[in-house]
Amino acid sequence: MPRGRDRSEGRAAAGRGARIAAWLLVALMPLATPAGAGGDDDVAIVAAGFGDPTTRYDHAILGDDIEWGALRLRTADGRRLLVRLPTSRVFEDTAPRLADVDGDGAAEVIVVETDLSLGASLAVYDAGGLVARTPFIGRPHRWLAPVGAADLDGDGRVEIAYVDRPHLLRRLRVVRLAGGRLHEIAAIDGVTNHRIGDRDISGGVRDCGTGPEMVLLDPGWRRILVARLRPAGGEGAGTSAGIVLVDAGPNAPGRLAAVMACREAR
Ligand SMILES: [Ca+2]
Ligand SMILES: [Ca+2]
Repeated sequence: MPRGRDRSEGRAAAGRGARIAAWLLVALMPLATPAGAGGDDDVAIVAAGFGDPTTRYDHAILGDDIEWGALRLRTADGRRLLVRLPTSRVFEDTAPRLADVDGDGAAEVIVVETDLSLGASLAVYDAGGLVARTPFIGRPHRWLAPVGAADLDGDGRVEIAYVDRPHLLRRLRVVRLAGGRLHEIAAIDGVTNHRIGDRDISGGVRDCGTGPEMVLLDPGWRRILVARLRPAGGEGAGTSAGIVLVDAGPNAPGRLAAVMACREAR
């Protein structure tokens, strides 16, 4: 799954023009709106994209002032669904990420949903609508950048990682869906995965054969950092999970891609 997410982000790198073109194609297809919030539809999402480009949020953290007012979903049983946000919100994101967040074998969608007054949140949607969302950061022009979703500590449950305010707070947060809520289980400061104006989110989740790891950068964008989530109760972990950060060398040209592909030379 981590590799799939990498490819998804690679496609996102094709640029917003391409995504707008894709949206125009999708717009020709019949759509239905999910029946309200609830997130209790366990049919897999097999494709997702943003729609309704809008300039109603003056942030431009991803390089232009175009964000998205709608999320389009296609389900395994052939439905095409539309989640349209109120005008006080946008999807402030590169592309939706498909991931099985609750471990039932069917993918949900992870997105960055921003309130124009309260800033960003991390949200999970399925065919039934909103499944869960982290609290909005609390101020406009405050953003977060997803890292990825995987069973990061090997306990069989999926975690979602993101960098809270990658230009300010620079805090890696790991959350897990339980009881209809996203609970934070670990966090560590001093990392980032985005520079203001970049169209893409850098790094992500990799698995080099010893379990998923999060690939990030130091705040100065000079060092590559690899983060692992320790199992709760493991050695040195106390009663809660913790994050171990390892320096993976300089952020020289091409090295971030090499580290993501497990090809880094120390
Ligand atoms: Ca699922
Ligand atoms: Ca886990």
